[in-house]
Amino acid sequence: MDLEAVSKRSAFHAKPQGLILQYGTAGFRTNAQHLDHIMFRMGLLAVLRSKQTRSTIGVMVTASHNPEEDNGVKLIDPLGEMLAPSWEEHATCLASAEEQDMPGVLGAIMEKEAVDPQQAAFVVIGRDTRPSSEKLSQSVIDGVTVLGGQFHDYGLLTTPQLHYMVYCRNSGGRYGKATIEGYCQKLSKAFVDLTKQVSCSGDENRSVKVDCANGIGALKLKEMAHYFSQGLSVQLFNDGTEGRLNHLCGADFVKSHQKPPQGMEMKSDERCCSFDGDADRIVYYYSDADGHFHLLDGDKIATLISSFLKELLLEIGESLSIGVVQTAYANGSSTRYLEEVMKVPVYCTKTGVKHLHHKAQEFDIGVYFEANGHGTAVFSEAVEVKIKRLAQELEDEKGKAAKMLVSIIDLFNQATGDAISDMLVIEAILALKGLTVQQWDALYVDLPNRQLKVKVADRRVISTTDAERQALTPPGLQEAINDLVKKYKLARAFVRPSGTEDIVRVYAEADSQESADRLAYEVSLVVF
Ligand code: NG1
Ligand code: ZN
Repeated sequence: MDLEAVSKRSAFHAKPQGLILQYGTAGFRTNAQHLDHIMFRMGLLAVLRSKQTRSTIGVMVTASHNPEEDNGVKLIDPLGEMLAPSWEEHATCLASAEEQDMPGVLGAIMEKEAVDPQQAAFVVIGRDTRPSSEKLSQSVIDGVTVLGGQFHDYGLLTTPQLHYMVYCRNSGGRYGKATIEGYCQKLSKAFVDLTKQVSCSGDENRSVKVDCANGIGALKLKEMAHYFSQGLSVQLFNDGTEGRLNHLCGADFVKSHQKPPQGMEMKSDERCCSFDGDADRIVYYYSDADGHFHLLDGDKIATLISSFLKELLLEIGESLSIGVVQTAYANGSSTRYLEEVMKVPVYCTKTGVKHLHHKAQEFDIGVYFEANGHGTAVFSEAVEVKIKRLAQELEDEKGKAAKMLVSIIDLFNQATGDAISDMLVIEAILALKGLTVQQWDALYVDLPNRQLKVKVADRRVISTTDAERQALTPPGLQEAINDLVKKYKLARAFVRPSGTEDIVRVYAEADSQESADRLAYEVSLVVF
């Protein structure tokens, strides 16, 4: 490895003096103009990680739900997971290094992680539809090649599709074929097999309206729709032909404003959903006959999925452990419903899918969703093998349930939350159970809640514990929050520094919208 050559090449991707960025909850994210050096350096780092793990590593160029002028990058680890925390630190170090220090920082990472310079490296790259993404992904490739790494550029992909590709390439074909056709075929075959089981009395003309946030989800759904067109008709809105990415639309907009996106033609009681800009989040909604907007967020999705999986297991007669993983942002009603009505154990982790994903892997079947609609289900290898065997052996209703479970396992993107895959899972479950979106919504009633963003001088003065539900510092903050919460019924509130924006987030819920709003506001005053 020629670190001298790296230095020379790095000069073409110079870091703006004094610019320090941190590898946060979802990698690096900021205005696209400041990211060229980061992309080059993440190309370098992906080569080192690939050498160390002797596996294919992914680099995704996207800023998800951020405005169009932003961009970002994150690395994907061998099993399609988020980058390991110790390497996040290396990423931050490398991104912050001044030009002259680059060889030294690279050398230090190699030494610390015992990277064998002779080992081959392979990196796969994907990007979203932002105007800046193509050029930035070229800078990633520049970083990969200057260190002698091999690469495959998938071009335009959703974030979860790149996670899927990485997982496929490192699982020796067990998980699927690492091509777009492989992805489309695996998911659509599973979807068609599942929905074949829908009884004839069900709604045979199933259709769903999808707000694609003017992002990559539109392209990829168009590419895929003909594979499953018989089972489901998908109508696309905000497909990128007119509006700006994530502008007044998309899953993040719908969830945080609790209202429909612009550009969607909603008729009353129609089932609609929104993807975010890189299609890893999804939320559902409908408008009732009185014009009231109803949101079915990640918590409702987790409930639908886990109850369906539990029913299948019951039918098959297998007692496997199912766990649901949420964050502090999960609506209190969802947690109560899962624990008390469904009798499913619920766990709370810190915000950020990597935390949820790892917790979910502790169960035979783990279902995890952030309230904002990012999530999936993961199945242990032993469970997959067992269910496949049972699907062959069992007959009648038990056999049918086992076959359905095999298909639904294939329909999930187990590497990460995936709006396309999740949408197909939800559509299949609703069809199989003969549920309308209103019946699904009626499983439980959300507690009124409010989220606020507070700008503070230094958000790092707030530290938290108990999966971010309690503030440790500054002193007195938690006591002040406790005193405010006591004034309201069914109330809960917490604060935490955001990992993706320079703000502190305040969350409150209570028995009425007015109380939730007031509590959130009062908490924001004690934070400020
Ligand atoms: P931060 O900014 O750390 O709250 C946000 C979301 C996370 C996650 C990340 C990555 C909320 C409250 N937070 O994190 O759930 O999705 O962005 O995109 O929605
Ligand atoms: Zn996203």
